Amino acid sequence: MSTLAHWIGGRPQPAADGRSFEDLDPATGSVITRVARGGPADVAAAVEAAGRALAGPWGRSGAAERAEVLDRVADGIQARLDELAALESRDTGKPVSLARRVDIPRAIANFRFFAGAIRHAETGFHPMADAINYTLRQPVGVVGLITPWNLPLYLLSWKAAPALAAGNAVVAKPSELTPVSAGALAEILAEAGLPEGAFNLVHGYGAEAGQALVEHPEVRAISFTGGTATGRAVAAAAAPQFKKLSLELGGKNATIVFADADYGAALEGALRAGFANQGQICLCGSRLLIERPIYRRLVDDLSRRMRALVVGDPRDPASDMGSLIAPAHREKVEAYLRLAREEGGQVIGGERPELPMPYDRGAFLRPALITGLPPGCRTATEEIFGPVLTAHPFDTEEEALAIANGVRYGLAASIWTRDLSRAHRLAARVEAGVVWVNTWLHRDLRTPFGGLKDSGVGREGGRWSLDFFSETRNVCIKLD
Ligand code: TXE
Repeated sequence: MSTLAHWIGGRPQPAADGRSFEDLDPATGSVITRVARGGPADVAAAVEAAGRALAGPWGRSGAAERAEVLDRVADGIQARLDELAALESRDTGKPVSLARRVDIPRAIANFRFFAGAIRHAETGFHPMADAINYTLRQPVGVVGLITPWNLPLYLLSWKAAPALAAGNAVVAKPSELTPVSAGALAEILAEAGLPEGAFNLVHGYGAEAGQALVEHPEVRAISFTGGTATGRAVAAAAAPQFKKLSLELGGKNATIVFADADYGAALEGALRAGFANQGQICLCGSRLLIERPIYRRLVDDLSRRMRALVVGDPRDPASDMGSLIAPAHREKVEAYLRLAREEGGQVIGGERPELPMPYDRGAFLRPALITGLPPGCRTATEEIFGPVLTAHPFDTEEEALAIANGVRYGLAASIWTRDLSRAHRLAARVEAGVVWVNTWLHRDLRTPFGGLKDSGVGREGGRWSLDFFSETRNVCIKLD
């Protein structure tokens, strides 16, 4: 069996100590490939290669030149769209149709967008009566990117594109559960003419490769997306070295539906927000708050729509939902369904589907809707990160807001109403970094993205990404 190598200094490299681990297809349990298991020595080699790239032509490159490379990367991903969608689906268990429609096109869009963004980037100029100030924007240096398993290529490209656009050299550590598309991206970057060492990839476990990357003194910034507990560990390790940090963490997002909403659109929106990517998106609306007059009707219609969702073979275009990321993750989700029953809730759905071989060994789970629980209970406040929705009735706007804000997370919210004043009022008061009104997961790459409270620190997207991946400095020149 082949081994997926690290990518260091422009070429594949085995682990320094020769170790590797298995990468599994969660839909069948079969082994996809073995993967190099990185540790401090591999990270050190990658950081050194990145440093060499910064000392060479990449470090002296201009924005126009980097933008051209990024555009060619977008072309390269586009040319391999079907192949990458198949790889991503196999590695994550998500429907290939979803990878083809969302993950890979968004990776292309990320490179395309940041090529444009850096072409159009401007810096500040602050004249005084007796002096001028101008702002220098320079790369941070070697930056570490740590990404999760739910949207592997999409989230890696979301960080790599602005990091490279701003002229940094990257060391990326993809999730150990989904390393394959990152390996393909490294090849595409090289084919696009990115100089050796400007993008390096170290595979491996978080506690080994990830930790080593965060602790490496020459890595000047860490952009991390993952669980809140991991984010806390990353922040603790990075803080003593005063590294720049961007943390995109978990969520327990509210979908708030008022009785005056466009009912059909709200139903479809709640369904999609609850179960897209098997509910494994940090932005998923896992708490459904429904104004009481339409509570019963929406819960019934949602249950009907959930039952009609096809859960099965990710390769089959008819499948709406594939497998969860791993059997252990399915067990975690099922433990929450048990907890919901113990807490006194009613669980609709949430069974393991009966599937033919080889999918009978996969981590599939039917979508679940939980009713009858108070909004403060564990099931309704902890991130489950699976196809599980809790539904809660409310009577007033204030009550909806109190429920929505009554969790430690503050990533996203979607509000469904035809009352424009109410939408603006609530949008300003709901504690979420991203608020949608009458839509969900509608993204413009120019807008700030990130969470409040336990959902993270910092913003990415558009100029916020370029700011994060740049050091801005002021130069003041005294005039005669
Ligand atoms: O994520 P981890 P896991 C949530 C979700 C999920 C939970 C755990 O609730 O159930 O997090 O998932 C690397 N130093 N989200 O365990 O561990 C790790 O190797 C440095 C939310 O898969 O946070 C991987 O590359 N790095 C989420 C990355 O961190 C470390 C997406 C994320 O893994 C590390 C995924 C360490 N000490 C899960 N430990 C979202 N917000 O989108 C691990 N890593």
